[in-house]
Amino acid sequence: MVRRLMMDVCRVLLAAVALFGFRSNLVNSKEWWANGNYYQIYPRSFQDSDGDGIGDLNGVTQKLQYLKEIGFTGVWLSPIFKSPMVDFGYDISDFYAIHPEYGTMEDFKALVARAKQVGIRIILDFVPNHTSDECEWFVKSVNREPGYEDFYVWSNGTVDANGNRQPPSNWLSAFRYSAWQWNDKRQQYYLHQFSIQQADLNYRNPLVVSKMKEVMRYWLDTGISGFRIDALPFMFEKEPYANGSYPDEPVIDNVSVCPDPDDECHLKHIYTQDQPESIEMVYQWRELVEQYRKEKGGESIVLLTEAYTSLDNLMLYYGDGQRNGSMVPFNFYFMRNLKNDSTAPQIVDYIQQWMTHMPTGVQANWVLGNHDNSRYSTRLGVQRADLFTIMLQTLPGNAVTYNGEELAMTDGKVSWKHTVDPQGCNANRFNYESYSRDPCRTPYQWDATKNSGFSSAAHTWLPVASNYRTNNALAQLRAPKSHLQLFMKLIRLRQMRSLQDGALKIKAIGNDIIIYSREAAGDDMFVIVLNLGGNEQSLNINQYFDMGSKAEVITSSMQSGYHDGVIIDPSKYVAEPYVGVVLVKL
Ligand SMILES: *[C@@H]1O[C@H](CO)[C@@H](O)[C@H](O)[C@H]1NC(C)=O
Ligand SMILES: *[C@@H]1O[C@H](CO)[C@@H](O)[C@H](O)[C@H]1NC(C)=O
Ligand SMILES: *[C@@H]1O[C@H](CO)[C@@H](O)[C@H](O)[C@H]1NC(C)=O
Ligand SMILES: *[C@@H]1O[C@H](CO)[C@@H](O)[C@H](O)[C@H]1NC(C)=O
Ligand SMILES: *[C@@H]1O[C@H](CO)[C@@H](O)[C@H](O)[C@H]1NC(C)=O
Ligand SMILES: CC(=O)N[C@H]1CO[C@H](CO)[C@@H](O)[C@@H]1O
Ligand SMILES: [Ca+2]
Ligand SMILES: [Ca+2]
Repeated sequence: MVRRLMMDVCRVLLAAVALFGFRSNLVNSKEWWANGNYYQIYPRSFQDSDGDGIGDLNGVTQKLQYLKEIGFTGVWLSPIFKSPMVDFGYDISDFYAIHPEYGTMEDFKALVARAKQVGIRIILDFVPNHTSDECEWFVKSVNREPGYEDFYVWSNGTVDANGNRQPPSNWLSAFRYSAWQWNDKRQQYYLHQFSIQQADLNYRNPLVVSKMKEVMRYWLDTGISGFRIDALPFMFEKEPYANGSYPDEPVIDNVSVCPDPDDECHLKHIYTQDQPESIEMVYQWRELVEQYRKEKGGESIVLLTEAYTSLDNLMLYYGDGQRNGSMVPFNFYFMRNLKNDSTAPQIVDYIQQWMTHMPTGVQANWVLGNHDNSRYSTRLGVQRADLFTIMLQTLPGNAVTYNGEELAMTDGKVSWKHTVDPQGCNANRFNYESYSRDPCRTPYQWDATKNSGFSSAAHTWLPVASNYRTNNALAQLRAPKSHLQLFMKLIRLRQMRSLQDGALKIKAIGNDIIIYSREAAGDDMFVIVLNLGGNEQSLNINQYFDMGSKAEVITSSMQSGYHDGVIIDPSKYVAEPYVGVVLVKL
């Protein structure tokens, strides 16, 4: 099966390479991570090598060649560390051990070795905000063992007018209800910004800071190429009052936007998120990886950071002018704002906001999905999946791909009975679908065989999405035109100098059309036309970008009538409904 898939990959790649006969030059003088394409693997759902229904490290290792052939620069793995799996690995009980369901340290070493062989970098998820309540550090902290007393955020709480014990503040967990949990043994509350089993570490304790730096160095020693860092806005909280309690957060201005007092959206998170110390910690980690490289040599180490926060804060994650931070602060500004009904002028504005606010000397990045959000094929319409793929891959800088996006995978249907995500389970059988993150985590669709080729088990940990028989990697490699082939072509196109270094000139035409050019001096001019709407429109491209009388269609959405390689007259372009196209001036 693996071999069959590989042969298909090779055939398609040869065809793609042959098509790039035009002038564009390849660029290869940059840092390895620049203009990269980062692939997020959700290991539990990617490939099950031993038939227990759960994806694992050996499964990933088997597929590294496939990912390299598609053209990814690096792969980041959602957490693979030992965990009771309350939040599917984002609740780590041992930062130094591999989770047994995923394999062993030997398996991990084999994965890194194989990645080096095929030439793809491995990036690990670093989850600094919290540990599992089963973590040895937490157990020691509960017992007030020396050195661990203040490892977590503990508080006595308060006593109300009736003499009843109350949490130290009104803070809410991202997964609903109070963010404070009483611990009987220690006779104090601890803070958990996520589930009760995810206790927040106390970053105001220097021992915690140095312990986590030790963890980073440990994994760097295994030969990985960087970290993707989780949930940064939650790192620091406001300091407690001298009496040990904490200030309440105010209720949002317009309560009808989020009336449920147990839902975290009910409060303004002025004390629990986006504290300046959290961003400073990223600068410290950047210094750590720079220092590590100085000591050990080797290539640069990349940091990708996850923060749902304001545009201004996202820019600070890059650096503050004095100190550097993340190379790739995930562009959640783009992901959050871009809605199904966003118009062309709005989307152009989101793109330009990012481009103009970036500090100098850094690269943009574009992301539309991850394991926490409905897939963009589902969210923005499957008929427009290729259009958004074209957009992500042809804007300047780095692109981030969540596994399955290259196949235009859609969300799976997961019944209440099969729901396992804590955010879904904390809701109820009537509204769980608007909370559960299970649908975007269903297994990868490899082929049309049982369980989509993901696993030989009788039951997989989440059900496979029902469309796998027609929508899968193998079928897409064999079809004359497919989402995956479009993706592979785009990822190669990204190597061209105009797409790496060329300026971005972008405009909206009416409410539906986005048009932009990418051109570096002395290299080809590429023009991308995206029709977000359901109506056909005739367009004279030369009115916006001078393409002359002839342009070649490099690639376009699957349903497009313009075939790859045809020559068109740019002054008489017909923008088909929901279609994206990449043109090169001849
Ligand atoms: C703790 O101190 C703060 C600030 O002085 C005060 O507002 C709060 O009411 C006190 N809480 C208790 C339980 O005494
Ligand atoms: C918390 O309670 C303990 C036991 O009653 C007490 O010794 C300690 O001083 C209290 N801490 C604060 C900050 O009030
Ligand atoms: C409050 O939110 C509701 C629901 O989104 C909206 O209909 C209403 O106009 C908002 N009110 C104000 C004053 O913004
Ligand atoms: C930050 O990064 C820039 C661009 O890579 C580099 O020129 C500068 O020296 C770095 N600053 C520090 C403080 O490391
Ligand atoms: C997106 O909007 C279109 C109309 O513009 C609609 O047909 C489609 O159902 C919407 N998709 C989703 C997922 O809301
Ligand atoms: C996108 C992402 O990584 N989200 C994670 C943020 O952190 C919480 C808690 O660790 C996880 O539940 C999310 O999956
Ligand atoms: Ca397995
Ligand atoms: Ca925290």
